[in-house]
Amino acid sequence: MGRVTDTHAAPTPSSFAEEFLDELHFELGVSRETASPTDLYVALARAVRRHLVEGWFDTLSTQLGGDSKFVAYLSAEYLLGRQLENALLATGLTEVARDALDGLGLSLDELSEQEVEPGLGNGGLGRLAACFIDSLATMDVPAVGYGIRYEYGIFRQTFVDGRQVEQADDWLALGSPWEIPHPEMAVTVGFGGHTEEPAGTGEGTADGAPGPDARQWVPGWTVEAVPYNYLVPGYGTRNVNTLRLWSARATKAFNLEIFNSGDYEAAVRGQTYAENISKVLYPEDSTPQGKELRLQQQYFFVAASLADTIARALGDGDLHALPDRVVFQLNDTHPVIAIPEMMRLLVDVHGLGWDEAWDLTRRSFNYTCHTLLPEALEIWSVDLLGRLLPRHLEIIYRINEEFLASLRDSGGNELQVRRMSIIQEQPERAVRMAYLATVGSTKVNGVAALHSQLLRDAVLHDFSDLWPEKFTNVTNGITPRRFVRLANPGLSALLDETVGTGWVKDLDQLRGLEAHAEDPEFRRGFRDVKAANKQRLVDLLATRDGLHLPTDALYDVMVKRLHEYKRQMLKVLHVVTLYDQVRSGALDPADVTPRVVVFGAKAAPGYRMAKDIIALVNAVAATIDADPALAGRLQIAFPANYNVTLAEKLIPAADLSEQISLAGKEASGTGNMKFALNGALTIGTLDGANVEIRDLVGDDNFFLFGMTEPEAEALGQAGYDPGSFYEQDPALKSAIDLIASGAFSHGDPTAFESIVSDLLWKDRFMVLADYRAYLDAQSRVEAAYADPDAWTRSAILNVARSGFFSSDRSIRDYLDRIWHAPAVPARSNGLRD
Ligand code: T68
Repeated sequence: MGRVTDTHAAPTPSSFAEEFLDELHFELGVSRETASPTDLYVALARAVRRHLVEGWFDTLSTQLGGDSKFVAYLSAEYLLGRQLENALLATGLTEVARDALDGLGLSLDELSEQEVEPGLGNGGLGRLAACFIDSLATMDVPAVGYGIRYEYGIFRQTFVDGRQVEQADDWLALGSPWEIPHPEMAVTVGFGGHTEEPAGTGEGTADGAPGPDARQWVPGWTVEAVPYNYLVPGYGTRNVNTLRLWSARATKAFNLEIFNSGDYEAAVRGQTYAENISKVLYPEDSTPQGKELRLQQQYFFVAASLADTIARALGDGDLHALPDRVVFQLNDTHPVIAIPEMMRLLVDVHGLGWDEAWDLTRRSFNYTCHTLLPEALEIWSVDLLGRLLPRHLEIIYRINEEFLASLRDSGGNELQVRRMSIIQEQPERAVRMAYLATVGSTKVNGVAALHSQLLRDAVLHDFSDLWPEKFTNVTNGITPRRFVRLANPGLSALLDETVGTGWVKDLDQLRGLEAHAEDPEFRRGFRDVKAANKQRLVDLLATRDGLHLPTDALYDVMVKRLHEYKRQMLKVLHVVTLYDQVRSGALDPADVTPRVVVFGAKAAPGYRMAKDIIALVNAVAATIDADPALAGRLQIAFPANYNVTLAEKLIPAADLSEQISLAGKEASGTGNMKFALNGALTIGTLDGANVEIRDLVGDDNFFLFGMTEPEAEALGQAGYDPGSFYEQDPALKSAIDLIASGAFSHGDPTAFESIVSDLLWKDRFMVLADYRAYLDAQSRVEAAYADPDAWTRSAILNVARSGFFSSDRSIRDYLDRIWHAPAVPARSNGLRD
């Protein structure tokens, strides 16, 4: 099923070929003969984009014409992945384009390969935002995604001597055919300066007098936020939503002033300073770095987005209607400065009284938390915030004062008041952004059932006691368009044949597969798809990374950001143990289940331990490769630069999905859902959404191991001693000793000393405590894999029972529990006639 288009406008291969050549010749100015592959790709992308624009106009006129409520999704990251194939799928033009290009002697698949994916996110949080805007568009929900158009996205990872080396991701080097810039619609954003008594001539109240609570902010400098629109097509609908990313540009006035003063060099420096704001995505995940530029980025996109939203939602209308016209969703704390910004707009600019403004603000905002790690909770020092956003700091102080007063009024003791204060006093005065978000929002949600429970019980415990009805859960989801329909065409065809095509928009229809799980014919078809996906991956990794891999092996895949809590080290210890046992003669190589262990992971550039672990994985890979005893039995593949594009090839080929974080640390995970939906079995702990995956797919079809969250918590409380696990488990001791001996570092025992001593003396995420349980679970995996029929049955049931993990379901939950924004299908306004 494709897009709903008017028949008279339906393109044919020849009309599409004409549009393509038009773009190539007249927009790019190159001939067919001289065109580079990139030129051809850009012309193709632009030809496809034309077919999104009509639906987009219809969507805008439908949504802006009525009095519908819209969702403003505020996210510092969108990890979009490639756009071309998704746009073709949504417009239903894949085959038309393929035929048109064939006729010109070109290949759609080859041109698609030219696209550099926009990597405007770090990992799960950014990819979630991308899935959500896809679902919102598909479900006809009026929504705008707001974010930052980083000139450099997540770094490109290379390996030099096995160690990670980062390169700049200049994804815009050849331009992006998907964006539509609107420099004429730039919004001015202020920074710095001071506040003063309002002059009384501002916009303020109707009579021009300032409101009772207003202050005047006089910024020290300003920058312009230029909007770039990206079209977000829904699948199987006319609806095309907007992703609006802001790019920083130096203000003309600012430049002119300095130019006129004759200091050319200073003028250019000023320009660079301003434009640095949207220059680069911070490559940290889970642990935010408190950098001034990062706060500038946050305020920059939030201020521009709020101005844009208010204009869009209200025009000249009544501010009191705000909560009925727009609902803001804060994707983690990165956009939380929006709360004081909204207060500033209402109180200082529009002259509302404080209480009224606070009521409107609180009713308009909601906050999603994505972490459980205490060090990942964002704080900004009062010193920095006051310097960069003096008025916002005043507003935050007042919000806090009134909040703490209300706590005291309702009998809160001083200890509790201090614990709940938005301002922390130690080790330095700083604003706790998660607390500000919680106080300033209607709803606060976690991203999986366990995570939401732990938020209520631990991280935000005081707040949930105070406002139990404020807390809710929305389990994450993934878009089946990209992660099944596009990434796994073989499985998609099998699903279409078996349950019909409706699953792409209604993933619960996969339940219909259960009836076929016992059917030998269907199982064979299912196995063939997996085998073909492995072959596709093997071919890709041969050309992309020069890897030589067997297809006839268990594909054991661990792809995600490199972080200690995710425990890539546990996987390494498993592989090292297998190697060690073969080497020592304890295990006959013929008894090793042929296995390819695939890693994909980027480490934050400043995260030493994560980078050491990457080096260790590569070192173990090389050592195993060089050992003939393990040839065809055990191999590690670690392709560099794991990204969305690679994920789309890796996940459909996987047999086993590694989801092995320490229980209570992974908020949800979304890779776990992608694997299950593509027919991999999970080996995992009771963490994040693994809990729900196991509940749904069934205990028999999931390899559970490890401590539960309360058990891990109790072990920590009792004083965890990793050394005792090392001493008591000979296999574990031997594996660690082998790493420490220099066996993977050409005899150099110091190479991985930092990892070894951390494991033995600290092991914050209790790798050693879960080692034995993990190895036992891997033995169960091997036994299960030895029975291909039973394995395939389990894999089919994983697919059949994973419909719940569609991001369409997540969005439905947000709509029902939080947003209350009805769908508004785009009406054709006949513009084309
Ligand atoms: C992830 N968080 C969670 N953070 O770790 C994961 N952080 O469990 C969850 O499934 C996912 O969010 C979606 O809810 C992140 O990805 C970041 O990327 C990040 C980026 C900057 C600063 C802090």
